[in-house]
Amino acid sequence: MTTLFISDLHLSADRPDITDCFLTFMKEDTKGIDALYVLGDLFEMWIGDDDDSPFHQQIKTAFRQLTDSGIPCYFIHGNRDFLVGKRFSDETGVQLLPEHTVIDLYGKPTLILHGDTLCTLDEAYQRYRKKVHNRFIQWLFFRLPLAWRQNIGEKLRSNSGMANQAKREDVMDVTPDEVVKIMAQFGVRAMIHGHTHRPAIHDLSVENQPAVRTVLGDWYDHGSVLVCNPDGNQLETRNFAESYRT
Ligand code: OKV
Ligand code: MN
Repeated sequence: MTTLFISDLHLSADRPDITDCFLTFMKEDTKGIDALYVLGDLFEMWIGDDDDSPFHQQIKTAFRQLTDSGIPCYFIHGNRDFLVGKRFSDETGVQLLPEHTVIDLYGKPTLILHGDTLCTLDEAYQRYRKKVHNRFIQWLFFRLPLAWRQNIGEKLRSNSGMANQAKREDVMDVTPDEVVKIMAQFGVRAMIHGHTHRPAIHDLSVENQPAVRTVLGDWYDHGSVLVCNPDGNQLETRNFAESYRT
């Protein structure tokens, strides 16, 4: 009995080391598991499900093989891949979950989320988030041809203002009071999220009861996996292939 959680892989065609590690993980680590949860930022960028590059097809095939083998796979949007949609879900069999979802993790109600919404001190990011999550703005964005959307994505990513936001995203942590507030709101004593790239298992107190917040790691220089079973949870790493090491 095992459930796996990953996030913040930031997969892109320019990082074959990460892609390889992920594809190996999908083959080796998922054998016989109960479920795989991807808690956002699977992709470095996502400007629509119609971006059907060989790279994206390779990733989608890995999910399709997993779900076809009968293993349920779930996805929560990150701040980079929030446009992953129904077509991706239909092609891969991966089920899209709401941004806050409470699951029963071996008897323990556990709130899972990407984690960017917990970083309330980053006001510039939260303003940007509100805009790009707006349904009408997304409707307009999707009316643009794929090549234009790709261009806008590249521009936003190289633009100095957004680059600063991307940097701050790395240095800014969650707001502790917000964590407690959200856990109380959802009535849970366990939370799992990614986004901050600071893997750890934190003990805290929510409404005078012991609680645990687990933070997933990123895949920048090695893979990172949360392995859960009825006896407990463990953060583990996976090495990139020898051939990529310097
Ligand atoms: C994702 C981030 C780029 C951070 C744009 C409307 C608008 C969606 C979009 C374009 C960008 C996602 C979809 C990307 C995340 C960046 C730069 C920094 C901090 C519009 C709806 F406004 F242009 F109409 N986007 N892409 N960043 O390239 O994947 O999260 S992205
Ligand atoms: Mn993120």
